[in-house]
Amino acid sequence: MKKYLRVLSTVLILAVVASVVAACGSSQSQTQSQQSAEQQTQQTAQEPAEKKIIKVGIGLNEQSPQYQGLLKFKELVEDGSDGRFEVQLYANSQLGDDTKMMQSLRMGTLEMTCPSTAPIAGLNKQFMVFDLPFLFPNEQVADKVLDGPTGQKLLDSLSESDIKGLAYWENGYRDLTNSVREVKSPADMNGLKIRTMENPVHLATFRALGANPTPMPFGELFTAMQQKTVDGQENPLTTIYLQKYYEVQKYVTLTHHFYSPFVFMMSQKFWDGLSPEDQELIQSAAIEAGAYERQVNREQMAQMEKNLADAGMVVTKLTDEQRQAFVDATKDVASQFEDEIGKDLINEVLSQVQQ
Ligand code: KDG
Repeated sequence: MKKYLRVLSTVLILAVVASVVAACGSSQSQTQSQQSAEQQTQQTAQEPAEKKIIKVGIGLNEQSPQYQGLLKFKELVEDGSDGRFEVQLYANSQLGDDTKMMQSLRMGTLEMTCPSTAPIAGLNKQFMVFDLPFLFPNEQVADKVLDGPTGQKLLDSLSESDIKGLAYWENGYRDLTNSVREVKSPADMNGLKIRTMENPVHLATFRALGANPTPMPFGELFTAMQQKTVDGQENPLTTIYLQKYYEVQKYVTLTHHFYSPFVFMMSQKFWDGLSPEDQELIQSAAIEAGAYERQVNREQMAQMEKNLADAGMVVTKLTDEQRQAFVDATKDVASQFEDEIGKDLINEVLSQVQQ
């Protein structure tokens, strides 16, 4: 019996010791897990919040004034947010053409892009008003109308397409190139296959000039000219030079037939997820970078006639009479689009141009 009691007491002592050890262990592990949780909290508090990435896609290359404007935007947003945002730039149609990139904004898979107004017509026909031939007599009038109430109204209308329109930047006056003949009059354009942007006003304008227009995404243009799929194209002189179109085009005529604005835009989904303070930061940076881009574009444009002549192109400057023949040949284009653009909007813009 005594032996039984000794064994029982030993077992009881061992059980008590084991439970004390277990209790210490669990409290130790509780302490450890509490400590690690505290360390985590402290570490997290020390670590910056995860950066928000803003991807921006364009069609032009890294030498373009448009890309210089994006670098300015990147600097303003990253510095202005103390690094909470990281702006990633993708040039050369890496993320698709203008239409594809705008679709990506609508789906929320891309944050920003900066197309010409022309392809925006596929989303909002009112934007065709800014692509009417010979609309703006100079950049100052263009800035006044685009940065005024009518321009803002059209930017705001992009919300119907799940896009936040932020600011107008500048692509610039568009001039004609071709590989067939010197062009001094609409008659010289007869039958030329000219690539245009994907916009009904552009197609109607080049038909009115006697050409054979072919709409095509920007990224396919150089190859099309190289393979003679098209005879020519039209773009601002800076684009003609920086994209090396002089390698596949002989003639450039300074028609200045369209003034092409860019629209710097953001995915509405991404915009809606921003705080009011960050929305203000993005909006002000888009406007400031746009003013800078316009300045760089105009400075660079001044060099381009010489650059293209030095590159071997025949640069044709039109007399006032010669240019008037192009204006006269396209004067009925606007009336063809009164229903799609809206007659009131056309007249609103024309009245501001003439003020
Ligand atoms: O980055 C802008 C380009 O995608 C495009 O808009 C340039 O003017 C242009 C064109 O002819 O397509």
